[in-house]
Amino acid sequence: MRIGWLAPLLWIGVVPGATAAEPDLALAEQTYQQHCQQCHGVNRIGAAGPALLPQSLSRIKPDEIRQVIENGRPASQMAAFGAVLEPAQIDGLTHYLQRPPAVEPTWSEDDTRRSHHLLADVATLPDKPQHHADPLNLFVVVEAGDHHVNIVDGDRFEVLARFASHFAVHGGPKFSPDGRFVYFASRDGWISLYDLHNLKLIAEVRAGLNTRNLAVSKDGRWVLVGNTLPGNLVVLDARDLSPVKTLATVGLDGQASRVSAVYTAPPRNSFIVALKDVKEVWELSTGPNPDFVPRRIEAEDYLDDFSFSPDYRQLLATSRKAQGGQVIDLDTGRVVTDIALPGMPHLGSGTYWKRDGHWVFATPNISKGLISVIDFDTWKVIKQIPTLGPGFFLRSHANSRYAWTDVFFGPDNDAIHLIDKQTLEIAHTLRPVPGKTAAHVEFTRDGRYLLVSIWDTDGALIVYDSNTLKEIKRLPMNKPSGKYNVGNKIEFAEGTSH
Ligand code: DHE
Repeated sequence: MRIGWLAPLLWIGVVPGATAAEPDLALAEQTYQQHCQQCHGVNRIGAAGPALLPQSLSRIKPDEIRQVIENGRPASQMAAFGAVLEPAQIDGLTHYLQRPPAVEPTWSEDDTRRSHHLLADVATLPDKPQHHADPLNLFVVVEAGDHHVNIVDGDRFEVLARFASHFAVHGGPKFSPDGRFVYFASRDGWISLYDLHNLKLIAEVRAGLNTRNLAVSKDGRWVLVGNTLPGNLVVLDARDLSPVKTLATVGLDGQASRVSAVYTAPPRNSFIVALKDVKEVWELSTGPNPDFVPRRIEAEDYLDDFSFSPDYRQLLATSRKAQGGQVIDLDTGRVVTDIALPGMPHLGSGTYWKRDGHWVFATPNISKGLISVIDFDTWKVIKQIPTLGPGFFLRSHANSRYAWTDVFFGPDNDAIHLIDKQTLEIAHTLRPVPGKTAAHVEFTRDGRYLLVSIWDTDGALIVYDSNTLKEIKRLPMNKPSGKYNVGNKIEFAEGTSH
């Protein structure tokens, strides 16, 4: 019997924990072993179905967990257990799954090695695109509702290929420098390599039990995976995802840490890593014959997700101590300044552009309805732009007058604001589908069109003309989340995420 594929739901801040009456955990464990273990694995680390650990489920409401156990999940292997289990058993299971397992789950280098499998031999595949679309204007679109990925022609706005992903692909897929290969990370540790010329999966490996994100080196030779469970970094060979090295993320003081985020810094020819539980930033050189021994930069705080300055000399990371952002010079290793920012700025989703000859950086905020705009020369906040509610993403393009941002949370989550990049005022507010969350924008390579997600089971990808703001096309999709334009990504274009 199968139980699997619990839908990821956008519910931030769930504290897994007890309900009023504590169910019998021993009984729930028995129910798990009898009905769930076959698909979700010994010790709940996942098998054919996803991991069912607190880390994997922390963003899913208990009611939703209960509902999926009872009714199953359409278009997946997750069967309905409402007719098999008593309501009390389902409650017990729901409670049990949000608790850490009695035995702490582990994932070793050998486990990673054993999970690695090749699905196609690149050497035997044509090295020219086997489709008629512009390979540098393709979009990779993650369809979160049923865990699929779409490859979309960015000129005709047609789906060229659609394939099942692992459970909950999260964060931006990353590309090889020529744009042929794309790398995905799923929340439960699976890394996939896909060939965009041949529209084929090439290899997969499970690099951890809970993954934060991945980065690809400037030369395209290495993939670095940052994990929260276990807290480590895993270096993979970008050609076939075979494991190269595992580095436990342990601070100089011996404290083990989860990884907050990993990014590539092309001008530095390195990977930069922020750690969640240790006050250090790591830099791993990716020059010729790298040894992947970290250069440790001592930080003044634990750092969360971050962005770089346009020249990659500084990073701007979320820091609780700074009550906002902390700027760190990557050469000297020193803190340049703290930037007080209200709420919870989402610096990793920020973007920059030129205004009056100066680079400015703007960041959304996931707990307050405002966009903070910072001058990169002075590091001063030059404007707080009030929005209709907290937002997640901000996007632009060098050829666009506007930065597009969503209102992800609250009653106005169907609104998208267009911020004039020069006046820093909201110039337009669109409501693509009234009543449905609209979020995450990505431009075509030339910036002429852009794609917006209608983040709903009965959702869509809407194509807009970026000048006339008219809708051009609508592709129905199940909770499309992030979308990524190959050209913009490999050129590290202004306005998009890196
Ligand atoms: Fe994300 C990117 C962290 C919740 C959708 N998110 C990222 C990245 C990080 C991050 C570090 C950059 C990765 C990269 O591109 O390499 N996200 C976090 C969190 O800490 C947070 C707040 C809590 C968590 O549970 O992890 C979080 N993120 C979410 C969601 O709830 C979202 C909306 C739905 C989902 O899929 O989980 C979500 N995050 C995204 C998306 C990106 C992302 C679509 C890629 C943005 C881009 O344009 O590059």
